[in-house]
Parts: sequence; structure tokens; C-alpha cells
Amino acid sequence: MSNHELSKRTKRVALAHGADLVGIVKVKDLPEHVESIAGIVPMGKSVIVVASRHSSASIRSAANQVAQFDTIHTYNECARSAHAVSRFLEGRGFPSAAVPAFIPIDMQEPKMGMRGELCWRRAGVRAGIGSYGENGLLVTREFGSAIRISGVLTSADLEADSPLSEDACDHCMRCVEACPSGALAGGGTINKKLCGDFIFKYGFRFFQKFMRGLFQNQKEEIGKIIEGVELREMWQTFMTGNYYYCFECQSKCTATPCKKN
Ligand code: B12
Ligand code: SF4
Ligand code: SF4
Repeated sequence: MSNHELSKRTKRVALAHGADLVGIVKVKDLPEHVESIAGIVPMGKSVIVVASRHSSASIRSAANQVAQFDTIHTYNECARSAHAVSRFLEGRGFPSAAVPAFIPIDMQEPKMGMRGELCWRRAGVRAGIGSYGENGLLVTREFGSAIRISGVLTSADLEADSPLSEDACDHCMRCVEACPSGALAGGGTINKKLCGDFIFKYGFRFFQKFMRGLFQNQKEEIGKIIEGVELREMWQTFMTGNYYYCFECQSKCTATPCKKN
């Protein structure tokens, strides 16, 4: 099969299994990730980037559980697509691995859960799926920033797509204005701590604080902590694997088909 035909079929598999957008970038065009790539598929030649769209009503919803639920399943769609692609390519003799969209993630120093094996925004920009927005996210013409991204690293030498020639972000700055934590400054600049403290309400830092509180308190206080709402929230976070409490820079992105609403 020619590279052209294999690339076309690979994209068809991605789109048939949960991806709404798909693009291909050569490994040599992701020089920032050489080390990670060598540790995953040493003979890696191409990265297939898949993106699945959120339900725009869900991530705009005032009920945060609805947005979190949508997020879990949008990540699942990405994972489904990436695994289908990796199985398709491995079935044709090309070692291929689906790479996590967010977790599991390297928790060791120096990454400490803040850097993916592959940066999916970067890979998406180079695979022509979208461009960088003022919010620092990958903005697409089709769905704005309201997408989740994942992909596959493969030894197949597929045909690469070109980056977009025009910006998908219209620079309206609504994402920056909408950010409740003041983390966004435009031009893609983000204060990761401000955003992280806001979105991970019951995430890892909260868990650390909670454990410290348990050990530092007197016996009678410990009982109250264990019965409190915070442990229930944390239990839910652990059960669902999703802890986001803000979607504003995605849901307010005007580059979406729903921008008039
Ligand atoms: C760690 C992480 C975070 C951290 C740090 C975010 C960050 N900006 O790095 C925190 C906790 C703060 C975070 C927050 C959020 N995250 Co997050 N996060 C990640 C994760 C797991 C790793 C990112 C990473 O490796 N960063 C390290 C390096 C590469 O980033 P950096 O040093 O900032 O470098 C960037 C800039 O320099 C930028 N850049 C370079 N040149 C230029 C030029 C211009 C013009 C611009 C604008 C930018 C730009 O390029 C680099 C990125 O490509 C990715 C998944 C993944 N594997 O990619 C998801 C990911 C980026 N997160 C995502 C989302 C949606 C969110 C949140 C909305 C939370 C939520 N509700 O889900 C917020 C958005 C915050 C924001 N506006 O950026 C999505 C983004 C989808 C999209 N449309 O782009 C991702 C890709 C997850 C996924 N697989 O879908 N996240
Ligand atoms: S996720 Fe929320 S807090 Fe974080 S940058 Fe986006 S709008 Fe700001
Ligand atoms: S809200 Fe406007 S400025 Fe922000 S990323 Fe979307 S299109 Fe760009």
C-alpha cells in the first residue's frame, strides 16, 4: 500500500472511532519531543493527532458535573480513536502506540504532572488541526477551543499535513475576559498556578492539604474532617478521574459554531 493510501485509511479509521478532526505531523517536525518519542516508539516516524469535540451546551452548563461528565466522555472518544488507529497500524506491521491525552502522566520530578509526553496543542498546530489562540489553547475553525486532543505515535512514514495558513483564533479576547482566576494575559501567556489552583478544586494540592490537616488536628476534629463534604468531593474526583472546575476559556471561545449564542 502506498504512503498516500495508508495515510488516507488511517484518517478514516480515526474519524470512524470518535475523532472529529485528524491530522498528521512527522516526528522530525516535533524536535522538542525527541526524547519522549524515543522512549515510546524508538523508530517513530509520524504522529497522528486526533481531536474530539465537547458538547458545547455541556461545557457551558452551570452544573459543573455536567461539564465534567462531558469531559470524561470526550477524553474517552479521543482514546477510542487513538487506540483504533494504533491497532489498525500495528495490524499492518507498524509498531504504534496511543499516547495519553492527559492522565496517566509522568509524576516524577522535574515534570511533576505538568508536562505531557507529547504536547498535544503543539502537535495539533503542526498537524494543521488548528492554531494557537490568545488562551494558549489549540483553536480550531470547526469547534473553537472546545476539543480534547490525543494521538498515536507510529513507525509508519505517513503523509504529513500542513499547518493552517490562517489563524483560527479571531483575537476577540473573550477567553481572557472570561477567565475567573486572572490566569490569562493574552498571546497564549498563562499563569499555570493561578489556573491550576482554580480548576483542581479537589485535586492533588487539595489532597495534600487535606492529609496535612488530618495529621495536624486533634482526635475530635479528625472525625469532623472525615464526615465533611470535602472528603465526599475528593472521593468523587478519585472515582471519576476528572476534577476540572472551570471551562471558561474553552466554552467562551468565539471561534465555535455556536458563537452567536
Ligand atoms: C499540564 C497541563 C495543564 C496545566 C498547565 C497548562 C499549560 N498551559 O501548560 C494546567 C493545570 C494549568 C492546565 C490547564 C488547562 N488545561 Co490542560 N493540559 C496540561 C497537559 C496535561 C500538558 C501540557 C504540557 O505539556 N505543557 C508543557 C508545555 C508544552 O507548555 P508550555 O511550556 O506552556 O508551552 C506552550 C506555549 O509555549 C505555546 N506557545 C508556543 N508558541 C506560541 C505562540 C502563540 C501565539 C501561543 C498562543 C502559544 C504558543 O506552545 C506550547 C504548547 O504547545 C495537556 C495535555 C498534553 N499532553 O498536551 C493538557 C491540555 C493542554 N489541557 C487542556 C485543557 C482543556 C485545559 C483547561 C481548559 C482545563 C480544563 N477544564 O480542562 C485549562 C486551560 C488553561 C489554558 N488556557 O492554557 C487541553 C487543551 C485543549 C485545546 N483546545 O488546546 C489539553 C491539550 C488536554 C487534552 N489532551 O485535550 N493544563
Ligand atoms: S481553565 Fe478557567 S481558570 Fe484556567 S485559564 Fe481557562 S478560564 Fe482561566
Ligand atoms: S475566545 Fe477569541 S481570542 Fe480567545 S481563543 Fe477564542 S477566538 Fe481567540
